[in-house]
Amino acid sequence: MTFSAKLWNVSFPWVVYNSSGPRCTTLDELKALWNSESSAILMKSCSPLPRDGNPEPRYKEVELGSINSIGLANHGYKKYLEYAAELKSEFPDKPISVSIVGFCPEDFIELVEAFQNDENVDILEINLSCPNVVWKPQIAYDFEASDELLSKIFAVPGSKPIGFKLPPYFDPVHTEMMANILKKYPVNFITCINSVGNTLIIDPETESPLIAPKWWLGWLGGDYVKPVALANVRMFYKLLGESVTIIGCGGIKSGVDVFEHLLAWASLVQLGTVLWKEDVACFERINKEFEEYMSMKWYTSLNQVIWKLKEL
Ligand code: RRO
Repeated sequence: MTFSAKLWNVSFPWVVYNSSGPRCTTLDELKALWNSESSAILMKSCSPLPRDGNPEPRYKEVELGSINSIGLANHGYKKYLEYAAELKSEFPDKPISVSIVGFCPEDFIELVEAFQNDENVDILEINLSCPNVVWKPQIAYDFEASDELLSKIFAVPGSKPIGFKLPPYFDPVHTEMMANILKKYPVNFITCINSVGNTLIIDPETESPLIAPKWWLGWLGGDYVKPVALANVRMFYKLLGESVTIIGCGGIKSGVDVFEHLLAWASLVQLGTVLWKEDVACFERINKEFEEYMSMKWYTSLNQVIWKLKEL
């Protein structure tokens, strides 16, 4: 049995799709996602102008996950408008989501307007947790700036679902501060979490760090971050209730990991590190594992899981 999901008015054939980051920058990569069992196509975070990103090496895999400092390498939002048109004409059935980043509120407004007015884009994910841009703090760690930005974004006319990619919060006081801001606006969804920064991995054999940019500090994904992601999903559900859909992201590499994110109260999930490692074949494997795990537990509906974390 397959399990489909909904994000407001947008239907998803499965609960699993890609996160913005791995293998979603070029048109060929986006087409490969379209031809896979990814439930939607989420594009790499885009900025007003194209960017080369940080110097190499800027991404490395390790046993427990990955570290990156890509630096927002992307083709600029105008290219992603063209890609959305081409993808929609060839493959009309899957939702297309963009991921938006700016360097000032006006950038965000320009991109939100452009994508709200585009007939091919279905969902707007706004990345408030873009790391790796040299010495700019993440917006989502600046509560005043976040509030001001959200007020401007929601003043832009448009009917497409808007959500926010959030960084991990490590102190419940901070989670609550962000939840109180989100509650002031008609936020459709949040994606929890972006990678965990600023981390250093050292290779003892070469006696070097793994990546070059920004004093070798990078952003962690994979097994390392799953408990952090689950905690953020759960805490935001407790604070926001059912009015905001939560998309779980962090450390998902098996069907059981999907199940755990849904128990924590995610309604959809995104894959990051596992997609870098295995390429798009991971979607079919993980969808199958999830379906098998659900049947082993005799569950026939997602509501039997999403609502059912047994609290102690
Ligand atoms: O491009 C990146 O370095 C990057 C981004 Br925009 C992001 O949102 N998360 C991440 O881990 N890397």
